[in-house]
Amino acid sequence: MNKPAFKLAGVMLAVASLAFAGCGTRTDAGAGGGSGTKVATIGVIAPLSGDLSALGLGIRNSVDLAIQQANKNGTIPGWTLKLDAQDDQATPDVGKNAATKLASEDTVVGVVGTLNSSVAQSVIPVLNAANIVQVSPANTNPTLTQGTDPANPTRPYPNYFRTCTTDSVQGPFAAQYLLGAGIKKVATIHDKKAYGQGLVEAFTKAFKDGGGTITDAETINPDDKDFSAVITKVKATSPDAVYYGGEYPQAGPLSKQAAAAGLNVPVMGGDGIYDPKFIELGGRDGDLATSVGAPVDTLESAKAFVEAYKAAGFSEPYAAYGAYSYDAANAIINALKVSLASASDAKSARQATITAMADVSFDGATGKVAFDKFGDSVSRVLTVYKVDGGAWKAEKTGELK
Ligand code: ABU
Repeated sequence: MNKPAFKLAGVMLAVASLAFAGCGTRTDAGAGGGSGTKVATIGVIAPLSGDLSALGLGIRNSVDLAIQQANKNGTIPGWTLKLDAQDDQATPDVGKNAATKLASEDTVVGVVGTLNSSVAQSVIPVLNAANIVQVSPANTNPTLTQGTDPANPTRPYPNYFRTCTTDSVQGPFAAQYLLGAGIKKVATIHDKKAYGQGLVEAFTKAFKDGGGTITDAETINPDDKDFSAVITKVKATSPDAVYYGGEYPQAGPLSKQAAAAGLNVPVMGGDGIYDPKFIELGGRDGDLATSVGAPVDTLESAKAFVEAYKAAGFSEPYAAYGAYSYDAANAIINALKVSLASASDAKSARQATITAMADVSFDGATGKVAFDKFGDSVSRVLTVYKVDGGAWKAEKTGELK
């Protein structure tokens, strides 16, 4: 090319770039998109730092994997997907700020998260007001999808879906397991947060209905480290087990301190304690947890996810919610296949993405991924795990009878 022709080509390129920028659609330049593609962003809101980051980082990485695969496979022609992961520090106010930030970004069309039901209570209304679909892999509090009156379930927010089951299934599943194991007297403790309190309420009702006795019902504060006062009260009622509603940063030390005080009975909790960190922090052989779904490492449907996660070289394990997060991201991607097909820009496709989610149905890593009229997962599978030889071992997988 001679010099004048070269100059002319440069000017034409600059004019073309400006024209694209004027359209308000981000293209590949500096946005991570492939050549000539438009950008749509999937956000993550989860604890990426602090006590619960073992779970939050597994969520982020698994969404990252789903996005990388979709881009590599050209799943949504003409579009490149981006990840924007925000740290909620497991705190409602921080989560709300993260949601506000994501909602202000024009390319954001969906969010995977949160981990904590208490954080979801702050995040969902913000994303709903911006018509951004949200899919949680981990929130198990039933009120998020069914409202506060179980006798008259009403969906509070149309933008909210989840791939995990709920505590109205998880609590009774734990109660049935303990009663079946001959444990008839249980003391309960919860951390007063949405998840912990709701889980204990669901457990208590089912345990009593099944003929069990609650010997004592105690609470702690979410940041407590010394549980001696509560353990003294619980011990005086001679339970066969302690059922704890909360997460592993408190449950591990609680189990250790209970044993040290002579309360040598199993501590059982829900998915919030199902992590190796529970054992590192003091969880003992014989302690129990329920968690959502079947054990991922035994699921034929999760084999490809597990191998791809390993191959991607993430520094952190996928943890309890990795496969559910991967399925949550792929649920959004499936909806985007519909909503972005004729969209000129990501923001204008937000409402259509929420609408398309209702019809999403596919075979995911965890099994069938689809949602009922409340936005709840159609899958209700749970597993009981027991600490055995210093590691979690699966005891029983099934659906609530
Ligand atoms: N589902 C267990 C931990 C997360 C929550 O607050 O629901």
